[in-house]
Amino acid sequence: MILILLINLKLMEEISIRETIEPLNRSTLRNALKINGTVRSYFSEFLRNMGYLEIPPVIYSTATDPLNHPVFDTSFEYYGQKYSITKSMIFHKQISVQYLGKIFTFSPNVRLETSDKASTGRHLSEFTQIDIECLNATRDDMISLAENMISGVIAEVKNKNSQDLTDLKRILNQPEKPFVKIRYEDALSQHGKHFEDVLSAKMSDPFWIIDIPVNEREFYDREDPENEGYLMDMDLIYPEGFGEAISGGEREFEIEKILQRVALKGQSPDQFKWFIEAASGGLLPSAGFGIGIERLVRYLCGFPKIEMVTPFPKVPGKRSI
Ligand code: ASN
Repeated sequence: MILILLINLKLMEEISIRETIEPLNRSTLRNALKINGTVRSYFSEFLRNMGYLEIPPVIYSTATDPLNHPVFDTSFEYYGQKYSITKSMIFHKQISVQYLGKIFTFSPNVRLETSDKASTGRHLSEFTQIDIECLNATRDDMISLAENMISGVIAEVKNKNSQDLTDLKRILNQPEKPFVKIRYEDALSQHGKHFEDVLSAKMSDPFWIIDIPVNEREFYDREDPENEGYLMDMDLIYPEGFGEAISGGEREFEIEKILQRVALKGQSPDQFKWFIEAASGGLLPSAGFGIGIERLVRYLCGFPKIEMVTPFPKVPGKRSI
């Protein structure tokens, strides 16, 4: 792993100041930012109307999402305490809903991805997700909330940003609810290990991948008590080849199970100390998900690359300002 990261570091591409400023001059950026504005206002109002409280983002903390793939380290020490820049607010979400019930946040995440991710068109090393969590909710509750948000925001953008969509020559399909659900194992056996890309390219509406195997995700997504080895989680995939949109699910909430899952990943509970301590007092079940804002805007705009949606993109492996 360290070796792979070193090799990637060596390949880091130079970027000139001119190159970083040039996107500001593109008319497509203005269209994307207007659509970004519609997305943010629509989601905020939608969630507030559903009784969700907005919490401010956490930029650094002692415990962050371990993720399920390697990224460069962002930890630092401050007055003798080790902190990490937020990769996702997963732990803050699960703990805060114990008191606040229903929360959302526009959460900036830093994931220093390896340079191979630059070619996917959907990875940025700095991005924002709208992260949502609800106490005593099930995966089905979250699936229907997410479907309402995605189909609602598409309708809103078609209505409020029709001129931007015309400028971008983007014809957006209004998806039908409920979205199609495909079990992970079925997708894998029918389309091979790149099933996500294959299906994304084939489909014309967003669709769910559900029941993801335990070893494919982080420790915090809940193992299905009736289907051992599989999680009560879900990923939403955009059609037309735009790839992953959402990940989320029900959470492990029993401390014994949380510790078991941490051990299964070969991780140490010390890495998640405050969360484990808070969870040791007993947690109620919750579920939630996150929608990557830049990926959503890219999909709405129909852009080939995610860096086209933001004025100062952090492209994996490229130097940035
Ligand atoms: N937001 C995701 C979730 O709620 C976690 C993540 O971003 N890795 O499950």
